[in-house]
Amino acid sequence: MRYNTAMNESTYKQRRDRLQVMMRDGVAVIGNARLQTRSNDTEYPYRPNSDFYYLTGFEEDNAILLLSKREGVFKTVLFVQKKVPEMELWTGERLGVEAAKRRFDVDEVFSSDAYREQLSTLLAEHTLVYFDLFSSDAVYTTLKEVTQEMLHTRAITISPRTFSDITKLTQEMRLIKSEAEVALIREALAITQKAHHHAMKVCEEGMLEYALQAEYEYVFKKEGAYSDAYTTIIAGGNNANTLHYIKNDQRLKEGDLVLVDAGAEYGYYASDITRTYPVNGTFSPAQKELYEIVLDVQLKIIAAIKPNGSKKALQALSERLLTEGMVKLGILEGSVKSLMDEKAHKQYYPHGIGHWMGIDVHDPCPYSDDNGEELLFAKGMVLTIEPGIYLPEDDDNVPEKYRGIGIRIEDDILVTTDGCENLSEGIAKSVAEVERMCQGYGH
Ligand SMILES: [Mn+2]
Repeated sequence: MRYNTAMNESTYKQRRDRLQVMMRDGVAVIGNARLQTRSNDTEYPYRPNSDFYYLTGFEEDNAILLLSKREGVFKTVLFVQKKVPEMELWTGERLGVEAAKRRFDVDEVFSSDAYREQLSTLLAEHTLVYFDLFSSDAVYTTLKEVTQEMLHTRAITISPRTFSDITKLTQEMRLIKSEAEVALIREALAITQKAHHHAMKVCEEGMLEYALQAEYEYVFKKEGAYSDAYTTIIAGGNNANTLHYIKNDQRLKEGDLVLVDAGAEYGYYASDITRTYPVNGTFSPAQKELYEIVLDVQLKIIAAIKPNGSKKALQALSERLLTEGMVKLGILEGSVKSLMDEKAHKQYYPHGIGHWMGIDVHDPCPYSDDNGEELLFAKGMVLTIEPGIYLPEDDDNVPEKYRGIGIRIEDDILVTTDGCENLSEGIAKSVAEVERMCQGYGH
């Protein structure tokens, strides 16, 4: 796949160098993902392991990266699938060892077949092995077997006895995004914007949820995104009260809202956007009242994001503001303080205000340091902001007109030098904009 990206081999080389600086003396083993079986002999579309891709930009199955460090000397070895014309006839062209030597600025390239043999050589005299927990089982099994063999060989006196999780270091590196990474997120969002606006226009009563899902996937692919960043949630009416509803097999009903959580992936960078809109193009008064509460909270939270800010503080603020809103609408009764002390609001706002986003939609970057202290916002971090209110249809404590409504509004935010930028600002969000889009005037 070719993406419009400023990242190249020197970008990936710099990342590997940085990781080697962060490592203690030892060997890091990072395997790419393997193809996953869907059923019998069919497979899911391939998606590389995020850390492996972050460090190599390489998209081929069955590749492994070894990084070693000893007394300030770095060594990098890459294993790639060898070229086998009769296999490539079926599964497509492979880069092969010779071309990989030209493409990658690494010390050595071997065929993946040589992994076991080379691993014993590379592990010799090392006591520490870093392992990527998201490598394939095959990479791990071989590592385990080679290490066991070394332990059982009496002539070998020094062999790996300490195993450490390399994702601790890669996840720290992935927290701050470069301009080139943000550019890919922007491209993913430009495509996601087109998809949401198109879907708002074509959405109508009686449509199957997965048919609306198809409209999103159609625009993603047509506009150059190979894949979605995660399985799209299309939740009509009360289905929105199931937070990760992905069955998407019911019909959209007249008078209901539809909650859509959908984002394209571009160049392996995610976007993650939720919009909730009326199936018939116009919010009912009750839907509008609830929507305005969630939107008002979302805008206030985004406005509060700046360097040295805290996600925990945003969480607390979102819980207080949503509780105030639910009291105002008579969904919760009592003082805001006592309701929050009792966590009464959690029933209708049970999730977090947002999460890191990057190569993974839920980027697994740290939220706190080694002492458990929260990491504060810094320039280059990207996070989602996604408050919501979920009111099940069978909850008698909720005023009848609000029952069966679930609303979430989610944008993707970049922390900047002096505040933040809403990267998804162009996606219709106010009641007026959403209705205009749904009624087909936004195009
Ligand atoms: Mn999200």
